[in-house]
Amino acid sequence: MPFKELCQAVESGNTSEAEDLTRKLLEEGHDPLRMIAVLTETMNTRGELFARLEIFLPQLMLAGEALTAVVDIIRPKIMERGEQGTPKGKVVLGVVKGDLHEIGKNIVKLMLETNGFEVKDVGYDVDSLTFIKEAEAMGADIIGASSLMTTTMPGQREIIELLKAKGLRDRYKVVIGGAPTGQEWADMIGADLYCKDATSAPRMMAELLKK
Ligand code: B12
Repeated sequence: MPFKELCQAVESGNTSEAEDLTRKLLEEGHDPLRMIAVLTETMNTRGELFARLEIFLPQLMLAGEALTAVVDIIRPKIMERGEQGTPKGKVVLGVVKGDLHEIGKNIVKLMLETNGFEVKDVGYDVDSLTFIKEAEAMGADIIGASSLMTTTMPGQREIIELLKAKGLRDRYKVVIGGAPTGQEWADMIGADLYCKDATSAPRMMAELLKK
């Protein structure tokens, strides 16, 4: 597996080694999207070890930092393939209240922007009302909400409930994502779309806007 060493470097939080390996793999012509997909799996495994108390928060933090550094190196490569022209849609994108996990959201932003969407990144730990205010200000088509914890998933539901309360539910498509979420949760809260990963997000969101 060509990415084994890279995964190990990210897992152990060895940022400089992860950066060197990323550059080497890109020079060898490996697909940056494949690298992100494999590293996402690696992080899921890290999360499981953390849950079983086999690793601890500092190790998780180092792995997170290493992954962020890798994505920074990969970003220009993905952007080279980017599309120009009229935006396919406008998206307000953020991580819900109480949740600081931003790596996935940042990758989604990258994928959307390089596939012709205009994105307003509202950051992490974002209040539900802020998502809506930003969508109003931008004239957005889509509100994209990321949640990485079961404890913060209700934030996604709250955005939808607030839109309904304000009579704005029909104005925006609500798209959700993040490791603990899924189609079942999307159906339960009445989201318009669930995307499993950042690679599929641009195509699925473009299709959603055609409906
Ligand atoms: C890295 C990490 C951290 C880093 C985050 C660094 C950062 N700057 O983001 C640090 C160390 C800071 C951290 C902190 C904590 N973490 Co943490 N963390 C993780 C870990 C291992 C990986 C997350 C990640 O970056 N994955 C890689 C990215 C690329 O994948 P992704 O986020 O899933 O995103 C992809 C898709 O889901 C999708 N996507 C994501 N969002 C969206 C949104 C839209 C709109 C769309 C379309 C798609 C989409 O696209 C992305 C790319 O394909 C997860 C484990 C896991 N299974 O996710 C735990 C995990 C999420 N953390 C957990 C916990 C408990 C914590 C802490 C509470 C620990 C503590 N005791 O302090 C704190 C919480 C802080 C807070 N309030 O948020 C738990 C949550 C458990 C739960 N209740 O559900 C997990 C699941 C680990 C575990 N199994 O116990 N964490």
